[in-house]
Amino acid sequence: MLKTLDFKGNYEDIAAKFSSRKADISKQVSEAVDSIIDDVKKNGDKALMKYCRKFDGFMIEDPKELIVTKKEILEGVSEVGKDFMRILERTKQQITDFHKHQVDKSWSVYKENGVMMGQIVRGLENIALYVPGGTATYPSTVMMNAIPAKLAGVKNLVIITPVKEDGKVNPTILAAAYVCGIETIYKVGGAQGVAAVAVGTNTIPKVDKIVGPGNIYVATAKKNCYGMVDIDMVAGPSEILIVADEKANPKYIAADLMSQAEHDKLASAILVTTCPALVDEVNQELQRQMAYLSRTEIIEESLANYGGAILVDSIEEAFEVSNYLAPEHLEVLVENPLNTLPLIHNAGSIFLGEYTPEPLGDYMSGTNHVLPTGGTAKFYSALGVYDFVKYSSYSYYPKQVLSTFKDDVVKFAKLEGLDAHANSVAVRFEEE
Ligand code: HSO
Ligand code: ZN
Repeated sequence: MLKTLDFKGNYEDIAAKFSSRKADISKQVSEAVDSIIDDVKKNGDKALMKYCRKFDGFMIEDPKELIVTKKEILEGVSEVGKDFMRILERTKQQITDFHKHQVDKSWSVYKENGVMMGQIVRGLENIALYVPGGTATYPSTVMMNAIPAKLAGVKNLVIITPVKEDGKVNPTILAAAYVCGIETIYKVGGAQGVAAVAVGTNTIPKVDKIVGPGNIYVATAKKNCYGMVDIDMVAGPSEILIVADEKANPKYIAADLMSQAEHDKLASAILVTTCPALVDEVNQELQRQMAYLSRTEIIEESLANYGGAILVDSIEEAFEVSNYLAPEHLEVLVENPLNTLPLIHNAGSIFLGEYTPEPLGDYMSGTNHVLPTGGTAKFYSALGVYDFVKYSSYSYYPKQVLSTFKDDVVKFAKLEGLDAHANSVAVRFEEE
């Protein structure tokens, strides 16, 4: 059941609840993580082998066993079967078709006076993608990270992932890695996995950036290693906000709300509508469809805690609410959905019309599913090619052009009290 939320009287409370759904990093967790990082720094592979045994129950005799072999990858490919490989290839094509437009070009300008300047774009060289073990192991997430990284020109893209006692990596992950052209996978997860790629060991080289989701230990390790390496944003629980008018289909609304509610007990699913009767119809549909779904306990809990319906007087007001909450996923189920784009200011990813359900975007529409959550779509963007590049600017000035700037730069530097700066320019024009 969706409870009706009175947004008008309570918008700050509703927004605060919406954005507070992340687990707080406790001092205890942070300290435990720091001691693991220190251990990996000091003892390298030895520490990794110890933690593999302790946390994953996987016994290794030699650090080389931390590396997934080519044979294991190929076994994963044959295990998932031809049809799933076809789906992965199709997904790759779709994600590539969207993300290739994000590839930024280097540029340069030449002025008539001989000055030249520009900006070079280069892919980061070394990236580690964290892939969680357990139930939240999503091959789709491997693709959402790997494909933009490859398009950016990343040279070395590796996966780190925890394994169970049998030492095996989930075959769907191996298959997704194969399709994305990732050849290096390390059997190391948790804070120790993050530490390994942040500092480097004999077996595992240090990287420049760590991306990908993980539990609280992984998220804390990424945060605590930030500075030694770059990291991506720490994504919170999933959320969906649906803006619907009186013509929207309650069956689809209920289905789509539950698609995100099933991710996590902390997930949020909110309907914003101009039509009170629609809320009743959606509630009936929730009941009806719940009867044949399996993750109902999670769905019921997330809907009860973080779900709801907000009634508004107009579609314009619906988007004001949506902009205020800045949802990860925004579905627009109104007449002429394309016309509403100018009204949308804050949303991670926008799904327009009744045949663009959010789960299409989780897998195969082509857009990225790594998105800002908890209201951070006000200032963060979807993961993209731009997260895997860096920019270097350059300039070239001939002597005669520098001479026209000499006096002003000297004065500017003196104003800042930096006479060595002033001198650097002035010496170039001293008479020999
Ligand atoms: N909806 C999730 C991504 C995902 N869904 C992966 C299914 N698999 C991100 O919010
Ligand atoms: Zn999803």
